[in-house]
Amino acid sequence: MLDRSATKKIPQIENPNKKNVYNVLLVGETGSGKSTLINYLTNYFRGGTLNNLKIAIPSKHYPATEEFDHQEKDLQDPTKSKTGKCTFYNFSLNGIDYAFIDTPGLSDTSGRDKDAENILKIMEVAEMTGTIAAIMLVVNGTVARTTSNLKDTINMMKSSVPDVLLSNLVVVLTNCSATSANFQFSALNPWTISDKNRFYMNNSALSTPVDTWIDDTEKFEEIEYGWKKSMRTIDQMVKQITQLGHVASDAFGEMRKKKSDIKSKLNAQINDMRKLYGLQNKLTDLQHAENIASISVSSYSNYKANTAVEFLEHEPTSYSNVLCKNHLHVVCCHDCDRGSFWPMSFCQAFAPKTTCKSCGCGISVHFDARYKPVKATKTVEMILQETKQRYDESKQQQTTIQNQISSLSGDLDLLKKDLDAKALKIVDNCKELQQICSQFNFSDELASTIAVMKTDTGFVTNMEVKADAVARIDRIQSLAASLNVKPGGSR
Ligand SMILES: Nc1nc2c(ncn2[C@@H]2O[C@H](COP(=O)(O)OP(=O)(O)OP(=O)(O)O)[C@@H](O)[C@H]2O)c(=O)[nH]1
Ligand SMILES: [Mg+2]
Ligand SMILES: [Zn+2]
Ligand SMILES: [Zn+2]
Ligand SMILES: [Zn+2]
Repeated sequence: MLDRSATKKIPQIENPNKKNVYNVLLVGETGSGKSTLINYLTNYFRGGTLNNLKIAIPSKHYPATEEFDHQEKDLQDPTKSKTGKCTFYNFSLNGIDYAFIDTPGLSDTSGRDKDAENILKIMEVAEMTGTIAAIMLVVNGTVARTTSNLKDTINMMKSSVPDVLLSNLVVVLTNCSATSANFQFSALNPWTISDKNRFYMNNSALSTPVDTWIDDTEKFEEIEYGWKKSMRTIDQMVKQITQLGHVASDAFGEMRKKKSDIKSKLNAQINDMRKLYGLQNKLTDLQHAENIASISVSSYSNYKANTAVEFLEHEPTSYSNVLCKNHLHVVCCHDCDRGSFWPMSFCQAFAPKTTCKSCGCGISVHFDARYKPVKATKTVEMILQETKQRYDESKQQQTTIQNQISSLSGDLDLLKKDLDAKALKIVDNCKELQQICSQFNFSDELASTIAVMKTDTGFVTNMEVKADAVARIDRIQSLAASLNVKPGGSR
């Protein structure tokens, strides 16, 4: 809603935008008396009197008598800003043109966002007038302490009024006189308002219906006293405005562009942070999956099994033995008496038959050998195929995950660096803005962004990611704080 692009065209509203017009911007809290002051000004310029009131801006008790393009909404509810947009009230006196610009009241019950939107509207109008003679801060002068609403309004103004216009700041205290005013001008520090730019008035004629005082001599006299005083004050005020001259208002445009630039960069930070959380969560998931894969890999890594295999070895002997071709593991006659000299039938294994006592085979399959079979064992490595397959699969999976992790970590590093660089760029933009408006308050500008960022971290479950996010937000906040340590006003 507040994110206006820098190239946005400023709506050409009812300003005739004549050269040499003394443009006066009325700014202040809701109900401070801006519209009432304009009605008083209308009477001043158009010769109105208490018996013949000229009303430019209608209110509950007073319908409009003058032709102006006005728009006052909800005339009954005192907490709502009655003036919804910026409206020009043009007057001429002695050949000099004045335009008083009524603006929506700030610190409205409609909230901070509404205020920010209204400030932007006011800045747009200020820019489009081309020149400004005075920025008139209208404050209810009876308010004893500087209320938080008024502080907010002042802070918003400090962040919005370019330094070139600081000598053109005018403060009008309403509902009071110079002796009864309670307003602490120190609330404007480091801004200082010269005595010539301070005005006190009690514009009470329009706050009660005309029939409650017009025929009551005592009340009439009281109101008339205030009225005459206000008219003299306005006379001085108009002369002073003419003295203040014309100051080019293009600084407002530059500020507006820079502000909207900062705003969109801050929004980009919010989005990038969300992207960062997404990636970091993905990384955590991947690291978890990698852990599981590595457990699989190690549990399937014993796919090689060693088995002991028996086999026959020929152990050489110094004597001759009778062995059987069919029973190679047995010795049918150990160290045969006949040596290998006499026929096999002489061997005791056969005597007196032709079948072997030992193995039962015939003579023909027996032979002499100078060795004996000995059982030996050797270990053979065996591959367990099924396990091996599982191992290969897990290993493959682990490698895939590891690749994903390294590419994601790379993306994350880039994104973090990018975020840091962009945060520094925002700080640069703010410094540029402070060149134009030394009281520009980055912390205020940043408040809503920080709030959104903090809410976002509430949804982050990963402790590490959360800690990183919180540290990031802290860094931005301390950058903002360091920017707000600034020297006094440049007057
Ligand atoms: N007694 C007295 N009442 C005033 C004075 N100025 C304004 N009022 C009353 O205060 C109320 C608010 O005044 P507005 O002129 O509507 O205030 P505003 O600054 O235009 O308010 P928004 O349009 O909401 O920003 C009205 O009832 C006025 O009659 C003043 O100097 N003295
Ligand atoms: Mg108003
Ligand atoms: Zn023998
Ligand atoms: Zn035998
Ligand atoms: Zn045999």
